[in-house]
Amino acid sequence: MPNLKEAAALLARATDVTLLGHVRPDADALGSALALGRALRLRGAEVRVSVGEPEEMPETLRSLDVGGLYVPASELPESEGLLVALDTPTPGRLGKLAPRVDAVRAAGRDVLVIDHHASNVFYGTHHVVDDTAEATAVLVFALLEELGTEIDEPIARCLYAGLVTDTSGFRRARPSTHQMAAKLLEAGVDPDKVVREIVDDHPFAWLPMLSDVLVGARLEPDEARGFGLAHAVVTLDAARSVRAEEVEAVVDVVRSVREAGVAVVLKEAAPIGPRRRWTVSLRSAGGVDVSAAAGELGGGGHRQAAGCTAEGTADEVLGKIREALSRAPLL
Ligand SMILES: [Mn+2]
Repeated sequence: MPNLKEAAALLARATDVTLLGHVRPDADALGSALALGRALRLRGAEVRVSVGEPEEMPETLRSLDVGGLYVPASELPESEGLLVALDTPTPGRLGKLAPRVDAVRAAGRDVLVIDHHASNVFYGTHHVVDDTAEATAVLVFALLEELGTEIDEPIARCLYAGLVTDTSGFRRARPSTHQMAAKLLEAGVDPDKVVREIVDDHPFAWLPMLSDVLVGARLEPDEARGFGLAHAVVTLDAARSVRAEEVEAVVDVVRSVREAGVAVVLKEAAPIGPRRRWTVSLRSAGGVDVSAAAGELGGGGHRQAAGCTAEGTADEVLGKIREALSRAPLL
């Protein structure tokens, strides 16, 4: 693995560390940051974890922050020491915290980038970037082993959260994935509790919301290079009674459709201009590279799970996605 020793030495020397995940963080981004943050705190470093948005940590991930390391972006002090960016392929994905990267580098201090996105642009001074890793949590685990850190239950829980979600519940897993999971369970992780809290737990209001949204779902069997496209649209109105977590979970229902190799969910974002804005989730069952399609629209991600933002009516955005998918490489 590239630069693991050098990165571990950098972390071992650090006395003040700011760890950042990407905007609207998932369990891998926040879990990885909180796991590494806790390990460094236990070594005596001053540590804080943050993301560009939202201000508050997503409700489903709060149980991961046992040590209270999370600081809202608006309250994050100017960094005095090492900056670590996790699960974040470009500075832009840090949102309003992106300028910190240049500021820290301009001050002659180090920026360590830990990531598993193929689209990573290597914007740090040090990099642990491996696009064959199933999750950023895998790379953090390797770093902690290199550091000789004892993996306690809160650290293990954070890493397990990233591992189980980024592999879609171990659907994309190698023997080494399960070997890592075994070590995390030995450290005391309750796998049922973690998955229930982070993946399965939804308020009842999710059911009528799903009903609203799925009645408009469509199957287009000839699209996505013949693998089939299933799509659904979540308007602000449909989402008004639920959290972002419930909106994000819609794509997991849509991607279960047998006749569609690609699932797409359009999620309406709060308006900032006259045109409607959407964030788009794309999932592939393994036939088509959806990160290429998302990339054409200015987004990115992984070959089987990607996202982008777009403006226009839902039909206009779906049209652009159909076109991008018709050009997407086969896997
Ligand atoms: Mn990840």
